[in-house]
Amino acid sequence: MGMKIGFIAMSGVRAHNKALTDHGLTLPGFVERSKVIASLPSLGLLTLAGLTPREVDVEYVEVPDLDAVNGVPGEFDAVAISSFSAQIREAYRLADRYRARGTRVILGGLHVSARPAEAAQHADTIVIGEGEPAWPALVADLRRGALKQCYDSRGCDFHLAEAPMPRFDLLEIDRYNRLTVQTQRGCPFRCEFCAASMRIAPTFKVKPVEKVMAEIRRIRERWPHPFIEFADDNTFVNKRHGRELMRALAKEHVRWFTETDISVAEDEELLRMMHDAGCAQVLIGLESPSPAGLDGLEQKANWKSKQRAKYRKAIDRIQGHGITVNGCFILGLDGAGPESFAEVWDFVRDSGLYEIQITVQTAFPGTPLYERLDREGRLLRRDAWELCTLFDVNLKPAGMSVAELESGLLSLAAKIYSDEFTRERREKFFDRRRQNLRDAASIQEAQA
Ligand code: B12
Repeated sequence: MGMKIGFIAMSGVRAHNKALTDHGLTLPGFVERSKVIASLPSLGLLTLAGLTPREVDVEYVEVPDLDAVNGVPGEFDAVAISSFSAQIREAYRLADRYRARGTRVILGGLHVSARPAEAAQHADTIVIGEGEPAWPALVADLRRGALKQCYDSRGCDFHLAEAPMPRFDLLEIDRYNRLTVQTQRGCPFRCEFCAASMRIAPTFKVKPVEKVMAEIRRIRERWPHPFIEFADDNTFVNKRHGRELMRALAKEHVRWFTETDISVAEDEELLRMMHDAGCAQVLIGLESPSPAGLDGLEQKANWKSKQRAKYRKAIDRIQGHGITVNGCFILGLDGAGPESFAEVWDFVRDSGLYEIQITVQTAFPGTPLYERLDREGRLLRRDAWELCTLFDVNLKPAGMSVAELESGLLSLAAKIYSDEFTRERREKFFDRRRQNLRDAASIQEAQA
């Protein structure tokens, strides 16, 4: 009899703080962004499904709320459950339920890679690091009943040229307003707090452009004009790859969003190409508008600190090309005192930023920040993974109290996401864009 593997994503967004969920998360800006992104599928699991031999049956299941599930969501011989820290307790509870029924449980992903010993208590096998190098051998072992307890990909030299086609066909496509595609992994910078893919893929690597385009075409077979979110750490580090990607994307009629760093602003030609290729928005970690906030965040060369003076011009230049910037700020950084909320507010008001994300400094397991705060005795509770949401405070800030950070987040959110300020930002962006197009037209006229 054939074997069936269930790929189980604990989906949706999370926040633990009651005041925030009752009050803060109903603010228009928060709601807008969470609605948009909450329905993204797990690209990690779709990728592993794509690496699974065709003789094995596969199914993709999303579990937004485990309490709403009676028993288990489907019968399988084995399940692969993905993990972020915020939902790991739910993942463990579900894993325990499956194991009690004799279903083999495979755990992997960011949280499991950071805390393998903890995860192993709830799994038949765990995968540490990137999934692709481990998966084929794992499935072969599973099929012959010889699953090992751990598959460790660290140190494997996995190239994205060998990346499989994610199984987008497993999705009920109408349920999504965006889909993710990955064009690269890793980041050359070493920000102390970063908990993204670079923690399991420490070297910067790119996916060959023809592979990225094949994924986009596969999506377009079922959704002709999709909105794509690139699930990248930092898309435009390799400018040559970035340009090649833009040239190819320009032919595809897709709109997209990605995460990158402020240096894209230095390359006007790239910005033009990004606009022509359908770029709607770039998300950039500005982190803080103040020197004290930024100092020491990037640990290799204090890079972020050196960019601060360029922030305003860079935002203006990117947005002048018709690409909106989602500027991200971290509240409660070590160099930030109670005055920092007003500093962020002043900056965002004057900067013309179209979109803003504010989150609190969070110590994720596996980051240098977590290790340091643990040494300094500044974690509020160890292993309080449910607080790893970016909205809940899990550490003692250096320059303010926990209560000040929580109330600072809420009052700043109320101002930033108010209808009035949101409208003002939208108008500013479109005025600026029209101005730019007029300027360009009159230059052309003068030259003709
Ligand atoms: C897209 C995305 C989402 C999507 C989709 C999530 C999903 N179901 O996959 C949505 C919008 C739903 C989301 C929600 C949240 N997110 Co998010 N998200 C991302 C983003 C931008 C890309 C992730 C991605 O697709 N990577 C590409 C895939 C291919 O990588 P991967 O998932 O890690 O999978 C690989 C390996 O980990 C491994 N693997 C993964 N799962 C499994 C399972 C098994 C069995 C095996 C063997 C291997 C394996 O194999 C894969 C291939 O190598 C990252 C930021 C970034 N740039 O990375 C943040 C990020 C992952 N998110 C983060 C956070 C904090 C959240 C939220 C808590 C926010 C909130 N307050 O709600 C929630 C989590 C909710 C939840 N359900 O747990 C953090 C997580 C840090 C951490 N260690 O936990 C990140 C890193 C961003 C950050 N600021 O730090 N997110």
